[in-house]
Amino acid sequence: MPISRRSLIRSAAALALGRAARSADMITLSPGPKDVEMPVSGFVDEITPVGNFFVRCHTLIPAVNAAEWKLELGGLVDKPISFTLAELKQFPHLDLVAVLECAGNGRSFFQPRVAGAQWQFGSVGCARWTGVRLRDVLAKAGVKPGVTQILMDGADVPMGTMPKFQRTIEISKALDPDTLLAWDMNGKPLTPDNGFPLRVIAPGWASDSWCKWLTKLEPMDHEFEGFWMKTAYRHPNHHVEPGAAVDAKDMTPVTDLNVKSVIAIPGAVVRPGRVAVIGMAWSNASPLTKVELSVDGGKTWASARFTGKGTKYGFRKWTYDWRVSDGEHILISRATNAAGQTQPMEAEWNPNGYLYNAAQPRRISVGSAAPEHPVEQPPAGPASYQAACFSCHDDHMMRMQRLTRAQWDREITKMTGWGAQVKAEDRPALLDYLASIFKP
Ligand SMILES: Nc1nc2c(c(=O)[nH]1)N[C@H]1C(S)=C(S)[C@@H](COP(=O)(O)O)O[C@H]1N2
Ligand SMILES: [Mo]
Repeated sequence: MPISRRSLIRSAAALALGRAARSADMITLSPGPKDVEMPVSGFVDEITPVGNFFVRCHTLIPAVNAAEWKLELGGLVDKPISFTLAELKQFPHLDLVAVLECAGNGRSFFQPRVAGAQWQFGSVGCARWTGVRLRDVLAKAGVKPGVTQILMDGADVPMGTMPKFQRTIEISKALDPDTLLAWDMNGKPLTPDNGFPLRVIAPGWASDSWCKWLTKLEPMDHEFEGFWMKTAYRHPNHHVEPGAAVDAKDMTPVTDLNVKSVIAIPGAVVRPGRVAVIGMAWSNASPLTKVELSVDGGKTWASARFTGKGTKYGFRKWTYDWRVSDGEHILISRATNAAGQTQPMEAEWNPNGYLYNAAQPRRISVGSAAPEHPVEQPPAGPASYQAACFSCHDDHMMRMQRLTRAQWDREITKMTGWGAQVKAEDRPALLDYLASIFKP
């Protein structure tokens, strides 16, 4: 059973020492645009407290004035219409518990490494969302025949010349009775971080379809041509050898989440005796059927026990009674759903690093202290580094990525396309710096 040393070190580094997560423990990948994830110790609440909920933004968080805010519904409809929040609240209300997971969650574990925010375990959470059915709202305007997609747009303003975060959702998903427009999260209005005043809830699907700060819906008869639909959030429709390029025609939009589980407790060190191993599992629209645990690095597996009732799209907590005396142990959890999907030992590598769901080994030792992993400070970069990169984000974005020279070269091309100012004569030094300091 192959377990790379690297994935073990990374798992250990991601661990808090077995106490429940507080919002103060959140892991900041980037302060602005805000990218923050939950530590593994947070996977003990079937409903994630808002303070422990991950945040992923491509832009700065828009300050929406609720009194002036409106949802516009135009495009291929019989009667274009707009709604205030009060008007939306006239539709029948619904409460739905559902997992929100970034398609890039777990990206940092892919080998070879891929560009993008280097999420570990925690760009996922589960909340109780309150809102109205998207299909009820669409029906009010009358969707014309031939509509295949609904374009979603939010109040966020892109940085530089980065394309606006606009995506389409298939009409079948838009009309699903579980697809909502929500204003409340865990019984309180959405925070600005999580999409105030209104966001799309697309349960069972990755969160790139859960548009935040929603301002516009537009039924269309084709898939949107913009960057976030045609280039980003696509993954291969066939197996890809790790590191290989994929033909654009074989890349299809990300939709369903993968079945997945995470061990929350214990932390890296335990006392000998009986240890309650506790964790969380989730799936897509197919319900979970079991979680298994291995305490010997994957040689043998035993069933964990679900605690709590679970919900169709929610987190489901599980526990396993472990007796341990001494030594080092490798624990692995593995979830399975009713469709027969099981977490693999190796995730399917793909060029954008989406939908990582390998069963992750966790090293636990009895008695001794966990190793420290100090964060290294990179040497200062050339002037062009500050000038070009820091106008949209700070150095967290580069520090978390460990890319090859060819990958950094592509990133510079992408970013200059989005408005980063790099003079031709500065480019070689910038590339040298990125490739030598932030290398795999
Ligand atoms: N308008 C808008 N909606 C958005 C995004 C965005 O940048 N702009 N990011 C998406 C992505 S990639 C994720 S992972 C989720 C994050 O939701 P959260 O911040 O509430 O956890 O929002 C999605 N909705
Ligand atoms: Mo995401």
